[in-house]
Amino acid sequence: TTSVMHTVLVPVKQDQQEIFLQDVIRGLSAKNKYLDSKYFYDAEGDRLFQEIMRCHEYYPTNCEMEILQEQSAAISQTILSYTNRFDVVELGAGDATKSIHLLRELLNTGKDFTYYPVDISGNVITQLEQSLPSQLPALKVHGLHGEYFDMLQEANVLSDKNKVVLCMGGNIGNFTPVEARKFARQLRNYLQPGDLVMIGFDLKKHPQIILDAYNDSAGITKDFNLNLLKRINRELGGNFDITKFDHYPTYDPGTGACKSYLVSLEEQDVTVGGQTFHFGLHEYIYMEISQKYDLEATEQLAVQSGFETVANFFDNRKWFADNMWLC
Ligand code: AVJ
Repeated sequence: TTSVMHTVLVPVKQDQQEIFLQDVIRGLSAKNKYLDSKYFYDAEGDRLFQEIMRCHEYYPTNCEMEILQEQSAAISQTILSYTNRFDVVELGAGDATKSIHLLRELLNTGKDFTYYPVDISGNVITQLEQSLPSQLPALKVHGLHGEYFDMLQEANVLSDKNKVVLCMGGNIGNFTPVEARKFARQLRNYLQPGDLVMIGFDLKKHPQIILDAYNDSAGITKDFNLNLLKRINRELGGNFDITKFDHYPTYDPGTGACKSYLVSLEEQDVTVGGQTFHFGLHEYIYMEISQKYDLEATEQLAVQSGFETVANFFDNRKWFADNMWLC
């Protein structure tokens, strides 16, 4: 029993820090250095991402907001045409400022459903459970704090209705196409025939528009990338000098891969967790992919993961798509 007690008592926070350290060491030891963009989002990273969403160059948030503001009635009708017994699960709910438009429409249809916002941040869930009742008093809210698939499993235990899974924000863009397929297949495995998924994709467009979105003139996206180095300094005792790195975003209009790098401005050594990493002049750290899709690619992804596309919703410029998939 002592070993069981030990397992239970290990602080989660420390586990997470150890995994963070291991991931950083693995990435900086690689021949082509990389860091995982999922680590961007500490408190300061969250704040910087909020600021990015307010930059005029960063279009995806406004595009998807337009879709939800203008087309929630149509989205709601589409959902009701496939199921009349459902609950709504939102993966990465954030502050729900987009989904609230759809939730309002769904309430207006008179259907009885529960909204299960899922987020890895406990703060986000607590805030939502406090703020949503004043905005939509009739809405039943049950927050789920944890990993997407664990919480989807939890929602399946709590509810025997069809699931309408919202996967918005274009977060799937942070996966390579191969990883995205793995994610979509896994998602399909947690769902049943008759369930629906609404998933957001940033679409291919003029390359300059995409590059500008990841290289805003105020330098917020640069700070957002550099913040991960600062986080490594803060949490893992690193000694990155962030003035010695430059932000370099790229976009390949062929593959749709938008990749961000930090480039070392001089030959230098950096220490993290007692290990020293050498940077040559102009050596890079690959920081993030923000994959752009065309409809052929999203359709292929749907089919290869066991979904059928039943509707696509676009903003007026067709820069972003929310696709409705049926299991
Ligand atoms: C949160 C993944 C949708 O890739 O556009 C914004 C993150 N990175 N600017 C994106 C991000 C740099 C964003 N997603």
